[in-house]
Amino acid sequence: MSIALVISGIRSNDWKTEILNLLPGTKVEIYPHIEDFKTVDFILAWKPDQGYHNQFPNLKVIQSAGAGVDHLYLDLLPEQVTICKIVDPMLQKDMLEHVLTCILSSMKNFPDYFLDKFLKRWRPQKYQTIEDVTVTVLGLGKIGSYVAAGLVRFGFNVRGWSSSPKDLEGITCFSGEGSLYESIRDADFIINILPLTADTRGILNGYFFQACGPGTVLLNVGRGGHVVDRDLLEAMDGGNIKAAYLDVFQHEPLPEEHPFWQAKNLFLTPHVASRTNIKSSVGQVVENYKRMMHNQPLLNEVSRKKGY
Ligand code: OXD
Repeated sequence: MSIALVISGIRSNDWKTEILNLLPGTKVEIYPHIEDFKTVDFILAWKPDQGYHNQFPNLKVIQSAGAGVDHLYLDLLPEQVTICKIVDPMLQKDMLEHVLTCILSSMKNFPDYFLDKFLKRWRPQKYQTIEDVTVTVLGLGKIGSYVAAGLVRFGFNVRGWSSSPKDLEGITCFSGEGSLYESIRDADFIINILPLTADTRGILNGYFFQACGPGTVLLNVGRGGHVVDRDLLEAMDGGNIKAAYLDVFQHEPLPEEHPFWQAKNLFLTPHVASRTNIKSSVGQVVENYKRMMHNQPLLNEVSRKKGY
């Protein structure tokens, strides 16, 4: 029995150290340096290459190193493999921090004033306070509902939309495809925190943008695959979307030739809205490894049918 870390990026060594702190003596290897692929039954994965799992004939569990699982190629995984995701209060708190930073900066016109300073231009813009502002949160899972509740605490008017019905204090909740456009009508800010599934891919498209605004600000902290990029640029040209704060993209890193780099009022961050905190998440990874060894139900299992 052993653990393989199939993690793109630079954090494999940190994961390995933290896992070994809690499970000393366990074999933890960093892909592709695996001594014997047959002994691996547990993978911790982040954005692995397609087909990665085929090399591990005795795999029992794939644990995402983040909240999302769309990067794991769920449809291709053998039925007997259990898939889990990270659920961590730190991910929720960090997401709220990111979202608040974008909303407050936008509603207080900081991007304009930043530019004006360079141009020595004294130009007061529309004055807004939190009570004037309506925010719609798309996706009311663990992170989305935490963000929505946080915005309520700050005094925003908050609406939420999810695929299945939710009843959350202080939030006007909408559910189901039929009420999506109603949930965003006249919203000042729309925050996308949906999981990426076959049903939500391309949900932020031309029809969606027609139902917005004019003058809506879009925050995408879900996945790049939710957005039809060309439709967003058109909606920004047409004024329905006044500004967009994008943290996630169809292809990451965002290719140099992508028009988003040049688009005015489109602010980019490099998928950093809420990064898994290894120290606070490692406990559930280790717990799942132990549970797997004792054939017990795992924490934060993913429904393949729902895709999250
Ligand atoms: C995640 C992410 O899924 O960082 O955790 O996008």
